[in-house]
Amino acid sequence: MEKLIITVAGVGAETTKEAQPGLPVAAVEIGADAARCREAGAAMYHLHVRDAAGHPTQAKEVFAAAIEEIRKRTDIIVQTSTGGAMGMTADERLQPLELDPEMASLTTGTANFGDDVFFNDTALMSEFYRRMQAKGVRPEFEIFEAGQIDNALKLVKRFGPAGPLLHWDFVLGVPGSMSGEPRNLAFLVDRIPDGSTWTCTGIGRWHMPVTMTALALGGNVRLGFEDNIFLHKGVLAQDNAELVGRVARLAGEWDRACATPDEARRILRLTPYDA
Ligand code: KMH
Ligand code: ZN
Repeated sequence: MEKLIITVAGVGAETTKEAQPGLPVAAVEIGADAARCREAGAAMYHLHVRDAAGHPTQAKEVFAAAIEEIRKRTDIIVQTSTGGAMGMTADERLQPLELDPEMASLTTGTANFGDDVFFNDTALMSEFYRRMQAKGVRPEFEIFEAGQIDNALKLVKRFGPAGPLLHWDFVLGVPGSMSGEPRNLAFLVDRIPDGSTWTCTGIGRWHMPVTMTALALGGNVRLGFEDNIFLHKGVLAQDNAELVGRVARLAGEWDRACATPDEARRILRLTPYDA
């Protein structure tokens, strides 16, 4: 079994400092958070950014400032979000791709997202995919519902590959979309082509059930304040690194070590493709 790739979704678009005082918002806070998470066992950082007022933004300059602070401190893989926040236009959401990140998220279908709708129609996802492909940015397909796997495979068939392998993130437990029951994750993993790599995200109370199922299935794990702010029921995590440390410890109990960023690049075949 390959080493465990832990991805940290440390910021997100929806979590507030009021709800989680440890949320990194300023560029220096994000840089320091990424470095602490790397020390605790993380290999990748799924990045959202905020403006000076703490509101989500996809502005290129704000992403650039955060990436600069991350890069000063750590070699962690940076995966920029193209999901952004509810209500943003496609052009807004695409901005961080101009910075040539190693990876970017790509949701391949519209999904219910709490009381909102996370809009990703065929034209939008095709445009996002082709932009990533043209720039050599590896997509992470973010899957909230089973049919989104089929949509992603249709993109690959229609436009050709966007890298040497397909990488997936199953996001389970968003209110209104697929829940984090073990059988749901097992079903989704069974649906992706051989040779794919995958991680998964349990939202809120689904964090630990999804994590433990992923470890049992030999997959990878995403966590962090975008997805879940608690260490235990009613007990906030101090910082993202505390959540990373717990999963690293649990995996270690099963003799599965955490991948360093460079080991993750090899597993995901990022370096040869980008070299
Ligand atoms: N903030 C959500 C609406 C992504 O980063 O690609 C979408 C999201 C997905 O976070
Ligand atoms: Zn995100």
